[in-house]
Amino acid sequence: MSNLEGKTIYVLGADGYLGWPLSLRLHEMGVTVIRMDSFIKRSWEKLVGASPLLPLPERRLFIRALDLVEDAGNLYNWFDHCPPDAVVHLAEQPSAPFSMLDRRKAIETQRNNVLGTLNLAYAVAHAASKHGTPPAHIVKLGSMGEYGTPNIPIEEGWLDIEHKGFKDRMLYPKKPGSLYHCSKVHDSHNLEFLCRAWGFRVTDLNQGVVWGLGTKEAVFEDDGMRTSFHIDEIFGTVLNRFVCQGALGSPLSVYGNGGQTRGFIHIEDSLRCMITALENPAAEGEFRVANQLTEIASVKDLASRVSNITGTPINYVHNPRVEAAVHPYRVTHEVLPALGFKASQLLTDDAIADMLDRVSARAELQTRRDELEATPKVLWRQK
Ligand code: USQ
Repeated sequence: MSNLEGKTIYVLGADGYLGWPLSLRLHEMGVTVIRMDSFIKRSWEKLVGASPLLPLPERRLFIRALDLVEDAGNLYNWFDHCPPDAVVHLAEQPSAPFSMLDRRKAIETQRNNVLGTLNLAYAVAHAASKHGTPPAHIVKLGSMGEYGTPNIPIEEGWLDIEHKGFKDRMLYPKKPGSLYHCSKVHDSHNLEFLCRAWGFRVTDLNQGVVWGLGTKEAVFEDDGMRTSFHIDEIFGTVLNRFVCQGALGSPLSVYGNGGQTRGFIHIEDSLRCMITALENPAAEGEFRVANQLTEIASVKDLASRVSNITGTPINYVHNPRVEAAVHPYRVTHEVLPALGFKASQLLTDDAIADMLDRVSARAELQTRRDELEATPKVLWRQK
């Protein structure tokens, strides 16, 4: 039995790819789950002409509409009446390409992410003072892309440094890979400061690239329960795109030479990591960082694996992003395993084949061929 039973946990961003299944899982575990979302991602999708592969139902009956940036006062009211034990903060603009589209989208990304996180922080502080309790544990989704690809091993949030004869433990220096990733870095710095200043309890989960169709509660084939599965250039992640390209027999769109290497994690394990963090809250004043990934692969490796199964060719296209093609990628990820997390779903050929079967069974995939074969349009460099 989980120690979360009977606790009150807010899931902010509960309409999203991770938020929806997480909220279902927590509910099944006996948690009082309060789901909130501004539903703005659905508007962003319309703005850029993107849509999930399969339609999603309207979820306003199950999720409270709350905009963290515009309507923070409402969150104060909720916390007054229903004090949180923990808040999982997933209510962020999640796409690097979206943030690089133009000035407005860059500002929208940073406004939504940085200001929303600050509003949440103030609401948590207000609730703690009103109820005379320690601050609620904030579990915040960060990104492995905050670190970028430095030439030194990537530690778990902190770096012990010695400089000119002095020693300190500092936040690991960040080299974010997009204005979206920059927004996450800003959040991390703000929250780390509030741990020192206000005794906040924060777990910052630096997550790798997530893949997968859904979870046992949010089943891909279930029209009412599925989560948002994107394959477009803006919101789709790389393996999910390759699988759909492979299923259609369309060339796999490797950006550059595919040497760029990333951490990966299945959506089921992403949920398990967040639950592990919730079950083992950070202490008062602790800014705990965990690198949330289960395996490491290059983009070229991923494409080869899908290509070997499907026989689809790989198309090495001009990389629209600014990212290193050759780089070391030695990442420490010990915090979550030390708390009991074990990976349940690795990137095996069987897992890829299962995804291929399930997406191939959907007629909707046929309508996405042009999109999956298009040259990438979002360029990192200014023209
Ligand atoms: N890539 C291709 N071909 C494609 C799409 C992507 O080669 O068709 C490459 C990209 O150049 C990049 C890598 O695949 O090197 C990953 O790209 P992605 O679009 O799957 O993921 P990314 O933009 O990095 O962002 C995703 C999530 C984001 C999360 C991040 C974790 O959208 O929310 O923070 O993964 S990480 O990549 O570790 O920063």
